Amino acid sequence: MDALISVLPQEEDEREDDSVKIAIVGKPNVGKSSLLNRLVGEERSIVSDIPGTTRDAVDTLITYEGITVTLIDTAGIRRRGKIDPGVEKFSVVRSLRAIERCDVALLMIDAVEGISAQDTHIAGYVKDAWKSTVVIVNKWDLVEKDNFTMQRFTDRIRAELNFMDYVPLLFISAKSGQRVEQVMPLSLQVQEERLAHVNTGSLNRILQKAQDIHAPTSKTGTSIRLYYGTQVRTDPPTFMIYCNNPKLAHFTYMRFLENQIRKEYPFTGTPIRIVLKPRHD
Ligand SMILES: Nc1nc2c(ncn2[C@@H]2O[C@H](COP(=O)(O)OP(=O)(O)OP(=O)(O)O)[C@@H](O)[C@H]2O)c(=O)[nH]1
Ligand SMILES: [Mg+2]
Repeated sequence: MDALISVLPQEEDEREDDSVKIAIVGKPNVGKSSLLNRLVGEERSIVSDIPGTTRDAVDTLITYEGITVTLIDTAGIRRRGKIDPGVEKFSVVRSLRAIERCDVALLMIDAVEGISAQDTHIAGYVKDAWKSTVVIVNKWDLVEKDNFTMQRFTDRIRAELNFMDYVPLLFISAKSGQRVEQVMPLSLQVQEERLAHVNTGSLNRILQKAQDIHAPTSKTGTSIRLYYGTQVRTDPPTFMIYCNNPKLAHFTYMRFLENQIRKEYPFTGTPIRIVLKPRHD
């Protein structure tokens, strides 16, 4: 051990470069490594039908249309109760760390199994980390299809992921390559929108319009008045809005405000944060 440690570098270089980071996440065996290999164009990750094949998050640097991108293949995340201590636990920690490090997470779902509670769970991790999401429904080649199959899948997934109705969906086959060519353009579009900045004039026009449509009244008869708002940061997009009393804004009203902003600035795939501040004048 001492001999080994003496030749190791002092510390791991944790500084991040400025490439766009795209993490491929999901349950075990959904085809994450298969997609990575497709995107990279070589057999970078081991693919097998044994769940738990990928043990550690692996970065691969590629250039896509002049943009430097780090693709991160991750270990599948099983239900918490099923995770063994030891290597698997380490793997999951590294997968979660990949979510923290990324800009956009590709959440892969197995089309044959359909969306499960664990998929929703992993989506929650991505949202809680304020990262963008693209839902990739993989193994589409194995699904027997009629004219309504894709719509049925879409409805089901949208219902399960109703806490992130802003995510785009893509149906692919990492095996046959079907629609894999759309993965990078869509991911980079999501990243670009993630960094969008709504100028203060436009935002206040949106807020004005929101008030015209819908000025809710609270139980006490006082209603919320929005005075002024501004986007205080990007990544994640964060809006600060001054109002008479934040307590008057219910969850549904916050949803409404969010939708009004997204009508003009979709922020496709990206959670946005709205902070209400009181101002008494
Ligand atoms: N039919 C079909 N099989 C696929 C597709 N994508 C992956 N597979 C198969 O699914 C199995 C798992 O693929 P992997 O790419 O290793 O899956 P993974 O998500 O990386 O798995 P872990 O690393 O264990 O989490 C392999 O047998 C693949 O050949 C697909 O689009 N269609
Ligand atoms: Mg893998």
